[in-house]
This record gives sequence, C-alpha cells and structure tokens, in this order.
Amino acid sequence: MTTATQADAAGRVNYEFTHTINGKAETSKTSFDVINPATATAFAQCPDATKIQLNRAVASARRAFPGWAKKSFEDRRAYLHKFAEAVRERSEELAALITREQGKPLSNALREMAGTANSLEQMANIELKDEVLRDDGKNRISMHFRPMGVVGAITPWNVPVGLASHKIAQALYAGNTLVLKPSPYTPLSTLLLGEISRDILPRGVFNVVGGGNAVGQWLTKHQGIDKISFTGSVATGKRVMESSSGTLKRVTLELGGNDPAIMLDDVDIAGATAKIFNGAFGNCGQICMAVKRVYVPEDLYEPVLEEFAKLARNHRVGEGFEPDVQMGPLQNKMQYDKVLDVLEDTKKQPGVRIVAGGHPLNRPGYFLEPTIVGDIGDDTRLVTEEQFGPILPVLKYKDLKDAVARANDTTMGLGASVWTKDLEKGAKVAAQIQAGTVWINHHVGSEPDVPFGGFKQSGLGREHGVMGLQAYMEPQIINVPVPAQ
Ligand code: TXE
Repeated sequence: MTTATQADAAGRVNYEFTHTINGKAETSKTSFDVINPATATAFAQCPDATKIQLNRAVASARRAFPGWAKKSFEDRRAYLHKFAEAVRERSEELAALITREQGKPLSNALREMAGTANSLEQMANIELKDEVLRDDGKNRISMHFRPMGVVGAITPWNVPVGLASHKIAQALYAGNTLVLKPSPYTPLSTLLLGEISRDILPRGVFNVVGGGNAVGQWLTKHQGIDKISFTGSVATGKRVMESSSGTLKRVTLELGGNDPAIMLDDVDIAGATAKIFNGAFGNCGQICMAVKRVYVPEDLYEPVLEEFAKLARNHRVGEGFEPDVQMGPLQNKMQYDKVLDVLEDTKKQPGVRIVAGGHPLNRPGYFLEPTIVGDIGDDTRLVTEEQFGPILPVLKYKDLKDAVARANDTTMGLGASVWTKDLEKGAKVAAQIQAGTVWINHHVGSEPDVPFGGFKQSGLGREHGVMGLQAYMEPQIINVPVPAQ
C-alpha cells in the first residue's frame, strides 16, 4: 500500500490526497502540482476544490454546528485530546510530508508536529469562565461566551500544520465548526491531518479543502461563514478583511512582522548572537516573528558582526532529509525570487558589507546561503520590508533612545526583543517598543495559553490563551432583575 510519505526513486509520492468534507474523502476533477523546494520539481498532486465542493463543506459545517455547540467544553476537550493523540501517533509520517513539501529539516518538522499535538491538547485545557459584572440587589448582570457558528481558516506555507493546529483547537473547543483551507504551496500535510480526523471528530465538524487563492476568496465572501481566522501576508490580510465585510464576519488576522532585536551595551555577546541567529535563521527566516533587524551599540558593532558571520559560515544548509542539516531551502519560487531581489538591492547600497553568505547554493532547489549584512542604511528594502528569508541586517546605534525610535519606525509591530544582563532595564526598554510581544534575552515562540498578535499592520486581534478563545466566541450579557423580597 502506498502511504502519504513513501516516495519512489524519482522522489514522487503517488498517494491520492483528498479533501475532508462532511467527514469523508473527496477528490476533485482537477488537481495541481505540489513542488518540493529542495529539488524545484513536482512530487505530488493536490486536488483543486470547486466552488460547489466548498459550498458543500460549508453546508456540512453548518449542519454539524448545533450538535457540536451543544456539547460541553469537557466533551469537546476529550475529542481534541483524542485528536492530539492520533496526531502524535502519526507525527513521523506528517513530519516527513512537511519536510518534502515545505523544505524544513526533518528535526524541525518533528518539532512542528510535537507543537501541533501540544496545541490541540493545551488550548483545549483553557478554562473559560462566565463573569458576574454586577449583582447589586437590583440586577444580576452576567457575561457568557457563546459559539459563533462556522469558522473559515486560511493558513500559510511556512508552518503549515502548526499554524493550522492553533485555529483548529480554538475554533472547535469554542464550539464552532470549521472549514480550513491550507496554502496551495504546502497543502498536503494539512489534507493528511483532515484524513486523520475523520475517525475521531463527528461528521462536518472539521472540513479541509485544498485549492488555490480563489478558494480562500470564496471562503471570505461566503454567506455561511461567521468568522475568518487568517495567517499570511499583510496585503492578503487587507483583502481578506475587505471581502469579509460583506457579511460583517468577525476577523482575526495574524500577519507579517519586521521584528527588531536591540542589544544593550552590557550584553553577553556570544550568548546573545547565538540566540538571535537562531531567531533570525530558523525555518530559513520564514517565521512571522523571526528577528528581521538587529540594533547593536557602536562600541560592540565589529565583534558582534564577526560573531554573526562565524555562525552563518558554519550553518549547515541542505535538503531537509540530509543528516545534521540546520537550514533548508526557501519554500517556493515566488519567495526565493523576492528574497534574491532584496539581496540584489542590498548589494547595490553604497558602503554596504556582506560579511557572510550572499549567494544562492549551486544546486537545484531554492537554496540561499545564510547572509549577514553590515553597514546598511535604515531606508533600504532589507531594513524596511519583511525579508522573510535568510538575510539579516545588523545596524549600529549610538544612543539607545534613537535605537528604540528606529526600531519603532515601521508599519509592523508583531514581536521584538531586548538583550541585556540587566533585566529591569530590559523591561523598561521593552515597554517603549510598539510590538505585541517583547522578549527579553530570547526571541520567537508561541505558547497555547499566552495571547499572541501584532500592533499596527501586523494584525488584528489576538490568538491563544483566554483572549484568543474569546475571539472565537460571541460575548452574551444576561441581565436579570432581582425580584423584590
Ligand atoms: O501569502 P498569502 P503568500 C508573508 C511573506 C511572504 C508574503 C507572501 O512576507 O513573502 O507573505 O506570501 C490565501 N482571499 N508571509 O503570497 O497570499 C493563500 O491561498 C483569501 C507571512 O504565500 O498571504 C494562502 O492560503 N485567501 C506569513 C494564504 O492566503 C487568500 C506567512 C496566505 O497567502 C487570498 C507566509 C484572498 N484574496 C507569508 N489570496 C506569516 N504571517 O507568518 C491568497 N489567499
């Protein structure tokens, strides 16, 4: 029997990936190629859903909604825990598929799968309590949280299953049903996740539909969808918000970032550079909350730059299944071309120094050397745009106030970090940064019980934690007059 991860001698996976609609497998008349970014060749096919299939998925979610919403949090928790267990059992298979379609090292894909099972479990452990707002002898006013209906989730290609798991856990635990559309660049691991869910969740509660951007658009415009949860680019996020407005859908947007890391003058150089390097080059720089700019005090600039260069030169780049590989290729040709374009622009800047990397790898696939850039201006594309790739600008500063102002001089505000031995001072600097999360002496990470999201154009609303769960529900006030004694 062919499995979803077995590849033939030519690297092709001849498995029939299917949508999950109303708890059953469905194929489509047409399909599209899924590319392995390490070889730049197609290795499998994804079914391309028609509008009729999407409508059927939404209708099945609507039918399943009343029964699912009526269940208690405890019941829904038990379902999600069972789902988490099944994912854990199949995590090696899912991880291999992620490496093949996404490009990340297998060890990272396994970590993504551990995070997925953890999210499905931990987000379903959150306690959401009713609140008494007033009980003054005249009125008893309380606030309750009710499921919304059908959620449409749209996910990107950088952490395909991990990011989907947050939306699945929150939407379903809250009592909603779900239609999930993965990115056309990395749809297969999510389709397999849907397949795994079929024996566990009641029919129609969780639907997965493969397809291109049009399917996403249909979802955002659909009359039968009550809320959209989207993770992706700022530009598409704005489009999602616009097309969701027709039915005033609730919208949660988790968009890009241009995260600064600010080193203070008492920083432990070796320790901080190693951690910042991992925060910048993990997943080949393709993380919304990756470090995208580093600010370094003038006196420490040269040693810090050299330390980053050493780390970059020793970083092992290769195909995700190669042993000990630390960084894979960029995920797709569009992103590869975009990052090469930023690199070309960077090289043209007067006085710029490329202290490590700077070239594509001489092999097939979308590989680029980890690249460290020094002496670059603030108004360049590498500094002002989200590069979303393995190129890190290291910027010099004289005055901390100025560094904070430059860090804040962006339309984004997802994450940031401050690096210092003085934790109190670090916290004071953190408070001045306009970002949804500011880490001290670390960067990157999301936890099921901690709200996550961005300031400014990095997004709208928060996911995770009580706040995240509430965003998948409608608050309802019950106002009862207290009878006179
Ligand atoms: O993302 P899109 P793309 C950033 C990164 C990258 C850029 C573009 O900077 O260079 O985004 O990547 C679906 N209505 N991030 O073009 O378009 C699409 O099918 C509804 C940051 O791949 O945002 C996919 O499922 N849906 C990010 C999803 O949106 C639509 C992670 C994301 O695709 C749609 C990835 C439409 N009109 C890239 N058009 C992060 N925040 O982590 C597309 N889609």
